[in-house]
Amino acid sequence: MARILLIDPPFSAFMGFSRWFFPMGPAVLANFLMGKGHEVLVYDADHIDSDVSFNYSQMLRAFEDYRSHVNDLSHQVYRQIADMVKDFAPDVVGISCMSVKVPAALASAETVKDNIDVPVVCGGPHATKLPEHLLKSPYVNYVIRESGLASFDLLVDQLAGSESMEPGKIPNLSYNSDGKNIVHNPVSHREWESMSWYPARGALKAPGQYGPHDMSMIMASIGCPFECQFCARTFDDQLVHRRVENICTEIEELVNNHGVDFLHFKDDTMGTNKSRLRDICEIIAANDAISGWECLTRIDVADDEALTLLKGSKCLRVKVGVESGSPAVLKQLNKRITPEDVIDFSSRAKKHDLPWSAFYMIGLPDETPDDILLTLNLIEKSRPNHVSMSIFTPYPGSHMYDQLMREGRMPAEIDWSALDPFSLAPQLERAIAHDEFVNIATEVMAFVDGYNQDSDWNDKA
Ligand code: B12
Ligand code: SF4
Repeated sequence: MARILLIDPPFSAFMGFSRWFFPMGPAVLANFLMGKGHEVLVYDADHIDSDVSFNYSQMLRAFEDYRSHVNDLSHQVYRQIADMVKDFAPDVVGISCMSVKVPAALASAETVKDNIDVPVVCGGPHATKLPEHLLKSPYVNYVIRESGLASFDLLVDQLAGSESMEPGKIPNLSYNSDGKNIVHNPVSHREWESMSWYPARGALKAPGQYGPHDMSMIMASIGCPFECQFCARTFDDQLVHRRVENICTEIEELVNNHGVDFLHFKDDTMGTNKSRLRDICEIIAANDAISGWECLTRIDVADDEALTLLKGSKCLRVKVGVESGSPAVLKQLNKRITPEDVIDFSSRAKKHDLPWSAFYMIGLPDETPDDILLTLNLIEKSRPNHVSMSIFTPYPGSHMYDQLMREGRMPAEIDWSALDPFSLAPQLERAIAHDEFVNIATEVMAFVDGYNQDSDWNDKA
């Protein structure tokens, strides 16, 4: 039996607010490893006690705080990680890494190594797509690509158990074989395909207290059959549906053990399979303790039949990606919707009395100021109940990241602390000059803040 510490690195904590929910990936891995007899603790460094929340204009300013603190190893968040490492004394440390958290993941790895001499393994979306990047750090020993359920247990057996080290035998593993050459072992989908993943909420520990809202995040599937060009695909084109009975058990656990009465489904796109959607809606409708729920979907997936199912099962709101009001930009993104579809969806959502939030982006590489005006016009015309706005960021794993790299429109040495949806630091070469873009982005965020202020949308994520 090994002691395994899984760390979800800090991010929002540097800006003084708490990240919503809990880290699902590490919690799922914890459940898996505990099932193999290991002792596992998930340290969620981004969950702090704070009631602070920012609107978009404030986020743009707060982001500079993040940038100025994220590499400061004497910051309180890293000292807390150090304390956790010393207290728990793990045999192996795993660090989850999405691209926006790269600087904090690497600083967390350094903090670990400063305090205990144990192997550090990285996984998650960034680790999957750019393992070499993380393995360049002297503080990262191994990367597991794609699902940790494929082989983290096998690696732990070798690292902390009696088995001799034969990294070549571990699927999904990337490692430095001789100080110079990085080896990427082939991928296996061993446990992943069993569709039985389950998060161990009991293994979570954070600087802050968790409440029912934090625990209420749940997933019925992972992956998406669509191919939007900006979207990062950790598991390539896999779409994995979880067993319905497994979801049902988790909902009961949420109600009985965590006081949850509102569910936040975080599937990439809910409802791509209508009969599964019907099953899930039936489970929720039958559970008297659940007063409402929400999910993310697409305006073309949420047809009238789906909206009827959602509305009939206490779904209180949906979130959909619109991205842009410009037909040219939508085409470039391969979003497969038009502004007219958005207006049609708006009237259908109204007919079904289902409030909706629209995700939009500005700052796409070839976007012009006129395209951005079209976006603002579409918001006014379609009148969603809430607008979520972000600055386009090319994430590894997306087609657009590959394309921008090919075209030399991203710096050869990427500043990962600048690659974020709220960063006004230069990230890529846009059609709009950087200074002009900063002014436009500031105005657009102020417009969206004003729009949302007039809405009765009450949401934390
Ligand atoms: C839910 C979700 C959120 C929630 C997160 C809530 C929370 N507390 O975790 C919210 C809405 C807050 C969110 C925000 C953002 N998100 Co998000 N999110 C997701 C989503 C839909 C599901 C994540 C999840 O839980 N998956 C289920 C678990 C089981 O999978 P997993 O986390 O990947 O973990 C598995 C493996 O990666 C691996 N693994 C993970 N960690 C580790 C660690 C080790 C040691 C090992 C060995 C393996 C391993 O094994 C796990 C088990 O199989 C994913 C898309 C997706 N399908 O995964 C996007 C995704 C992770 N998000 C993404 C992005 C970009 C963002 C934002 C930047 C978006 C924005 N515009 O602001 C922010 C960043 C927030 C922040 N700073 O932390 C990208 C990341 C791309 C990248 N290259 O990093 C994704 C992949 C979406 C996409 N397709 O582009 N997100
Ligand atoms: S943006 Fe949404 S619909 Fe498009 S590929 Fe990603 S998850 Fe699917």
